[in-house]
Amino acid sequence: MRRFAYCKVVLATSLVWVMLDMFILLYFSECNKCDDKKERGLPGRNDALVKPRDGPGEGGKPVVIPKESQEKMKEMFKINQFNLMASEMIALNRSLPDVRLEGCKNKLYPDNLPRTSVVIVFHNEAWSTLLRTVHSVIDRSPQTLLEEIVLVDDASERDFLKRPLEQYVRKLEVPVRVVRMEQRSGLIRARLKGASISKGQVITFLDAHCECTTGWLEPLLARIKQDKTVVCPIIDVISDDTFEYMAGSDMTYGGFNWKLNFRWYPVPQREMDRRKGDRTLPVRTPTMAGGLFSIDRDYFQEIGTYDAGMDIWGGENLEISFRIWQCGGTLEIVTCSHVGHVFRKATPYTFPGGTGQIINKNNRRLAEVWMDEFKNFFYIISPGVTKVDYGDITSRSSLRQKLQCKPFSWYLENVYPDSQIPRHYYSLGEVFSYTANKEIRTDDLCLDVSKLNGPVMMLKCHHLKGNQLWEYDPVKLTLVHVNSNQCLDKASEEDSQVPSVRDCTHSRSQQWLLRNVTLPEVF
Ligand code: UD2
Ligand code: MN
Repeated sequence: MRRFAYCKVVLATSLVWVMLDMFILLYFSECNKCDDKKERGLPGRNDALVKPRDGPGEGGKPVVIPKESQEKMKEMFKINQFNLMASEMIALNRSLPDVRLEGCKNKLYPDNLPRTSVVIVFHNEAWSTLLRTVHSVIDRSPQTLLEEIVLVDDASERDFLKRPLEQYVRKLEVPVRVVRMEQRSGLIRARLKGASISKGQVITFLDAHCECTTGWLEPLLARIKQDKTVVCPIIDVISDDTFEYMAGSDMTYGGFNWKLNFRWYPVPQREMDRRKGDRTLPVRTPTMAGGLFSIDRDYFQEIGTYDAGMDIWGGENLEISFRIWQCGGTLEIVTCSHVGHVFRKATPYTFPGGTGQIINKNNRRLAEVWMDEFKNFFYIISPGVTKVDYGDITSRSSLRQKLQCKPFSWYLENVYPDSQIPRHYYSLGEVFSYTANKEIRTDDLCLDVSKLNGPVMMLKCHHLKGNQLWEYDPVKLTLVHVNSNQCLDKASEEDSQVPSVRDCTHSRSQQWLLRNVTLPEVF
């Protein structure tokens, strides 16, 4: 039997994937050395809320740790996977720049806006980041619009998050309630609990390491009052290294990649046109990042809150995004609202049962309920996923029925036409697709040739054919790079596992068997 030369493609690009896998491993590796540090992050000297104007981190400036403390800083970093030492130096009520577009600063909002509860879930969060989130909400929200803050402790194992936290929040000028999950439940069920005990007409969810900036709340609530839209602020970046506050762009919006990971992508021209170029108007976004959004309480109920069958972390952000759009709602980024978030490169906490298991389970629930035949696309490129049991989805499927939600193809066509999922292709394998545009492509990367007789590379797809145009000959089994008329060849000069293009010789090293899959008609 002829060997699947398709595997050569797999081999040749395995380097890229090994690197990606390492990144994912790193991202989800647990902090093993943290146990002895559990009590770190206790209320520190900055709790007094009296601060010099030029104190560390004021105005959103980066914190510089002196050389002699850098060893300790590195040790502390592992506890929360951000620079805890820097965070502890910064006042809990530090000042931040006003990063809004000029056109946002003098917008007027009606004064009978709905009030919001702010729900913040956390597991083993640091004191300084959690309380800085709370203070920034209180200090930068009009009191009349803030019903309460609900802190949901997802079974943290830190003593300072028990009584000390309760005592601390009692003296704040806004009602702050602390509720506890009996056992580790994950952010999805923790948010459901927070939402169920909250009272405001609007529920605003925040991660436990955020900072709200001036004027963040009014535009969110105003938009909800206007329409039953689900709204997200622009998520600014608080550096995990220095806690520097960096404005996020109003020119990116939410999408997802082939593996169903949330990703930021540039706002397409059609969305700029729809807003007639006014960047202060809300951007319709295909997906939300997940952590920061406001939603009308009744509407949250009506569209089925969250999938409580999802565990710990992941998947719920795309699930609620698909659901909102497919079931007749709208999801927007309100560009006049800015909230910062500490983005981490790795997760500090455990995923009981295994990271992969949990994320794959959540993603399967997402795919099975909402993606129709497109779930096959996901399963073909991530075959391992299908081994994971996803539990019972009957109640979610009947929710979809009851709400008469539109098909996923409608979502791709009307909400996310710029999605990375190629709508038409000739071949699809675990690693690559050979698309109807004759690209050899994985996600948003395409096989590209920049040099005759040289190695090939994966570069961002430009969809302009050119150096990314490949003609497959199913008889000779060659992949001809049209521009140079050279053939994709397994052999490479430096023997570096990277294939190259060479004059076509029809040797075995130039034969590639693309796997054919039977695809549903929509493809
Ligand atoms: C992003 C979202 C996050 C969530 C996640 C996918 C932003 C800024 N963040 O990841 O909100 O949608 O994608 O699920 O959009 N937590 C618990 N229990 C757990 C695990 C986490 O309470 O078992 C808390 C955690 O302390 C934090 C929040 O959930 O406050 C989000 O977790 P994260 O910060 O690790 O997620 P992130 O920002 O990487
Ligand atoms: Mn987060």
